[in-house]
Amino acid sequence: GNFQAGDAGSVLKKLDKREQNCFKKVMEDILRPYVPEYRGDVEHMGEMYLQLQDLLCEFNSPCVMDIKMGVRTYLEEELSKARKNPSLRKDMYQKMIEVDPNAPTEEEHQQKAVTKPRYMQWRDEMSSSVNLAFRIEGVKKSDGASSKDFKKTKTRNKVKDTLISFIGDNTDMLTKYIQRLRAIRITQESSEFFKRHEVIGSSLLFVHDESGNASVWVIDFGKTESIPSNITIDHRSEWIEGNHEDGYLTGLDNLVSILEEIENE
Ligand code: 4IP
Ligand code: ADP
Ligand code: MN
Repeated sequence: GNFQAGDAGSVLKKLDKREQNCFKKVMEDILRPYVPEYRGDVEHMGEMYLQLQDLLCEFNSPCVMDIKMGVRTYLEEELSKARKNPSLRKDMYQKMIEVDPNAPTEEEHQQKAVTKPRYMQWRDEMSSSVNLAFRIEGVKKSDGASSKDFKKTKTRNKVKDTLISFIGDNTDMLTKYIQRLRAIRITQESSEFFKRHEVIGSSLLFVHDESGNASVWVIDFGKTESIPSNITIDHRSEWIEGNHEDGYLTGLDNLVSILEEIENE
């Protein structure tokens, strides 16, 4: 994987220039309190890593949920790349038929391969990304049992059930999550970093434990790109190829609204 254990209190994530750049900028932005602290780069077994605050270290046997934000999970450049030079992905064809053997077209079945944007668009459509602008990627329970079986969790009700089962019946924790998400939203709405970046494939990481400690952080800037300086985005407008919109805040609005609905039941 991309991660290595770091010194106490840190994790090491394989260094990617684009992500490193983002962490450097976010450390100077009002978003800083909501992301893992970036503690510079280190070499480990001949590879370079970002040293990041370990978000789990203040929890005892934490429950963790990764929610991927946005209406799409691929950069606009992936589309232009695939148009110029469509490379066929056998691994993505395999992942596709494991979920739905009928998803590929005749031609894709013959090639036993699909292009990356085709796979990514299908994933976004099958899950809740397209209709809710976020999707549940994975959940890890306090006993270590983890599930990534949310590829077809698409409807608002299915998503809601998954959130309910993750949080359990602890209303204090639910309130903490909602307050933290509201703080993240209001910060992102005025963040300079957010105004100037297309934020793709980034997650909100939910963490809680038995003691009732609960919080959320913004993680994963591996596909967060600065946008051309002549345009701005609001993360809520509809995405039309070329406008760089990502639907991040639409997703956050929907997520908060579902959690509020749970709180009021
Ligand atoms: C994965 O598909 C995710 O979409 C990855 O995105 C993506 O990585 C992978 O593309 C793709 O195979 P599944 O989740 O359905 O397995 P993320 O890293 O945001 O989870 P990148 O970052 O490269 O787009 P490939 O090309 O790395 O395989
Ligand atoms: P990738 O780019 O490989 O998808 P992410 O940054 O999304 O990597 O992280 C993958 C998973 O690793 C997250 O879902 C989370 O469980 C864990 N993780 C990431 N960053 C941290 C962190 N700073 N502290 C603790 N766990 C983390
Ligand atoms: Mn990721």
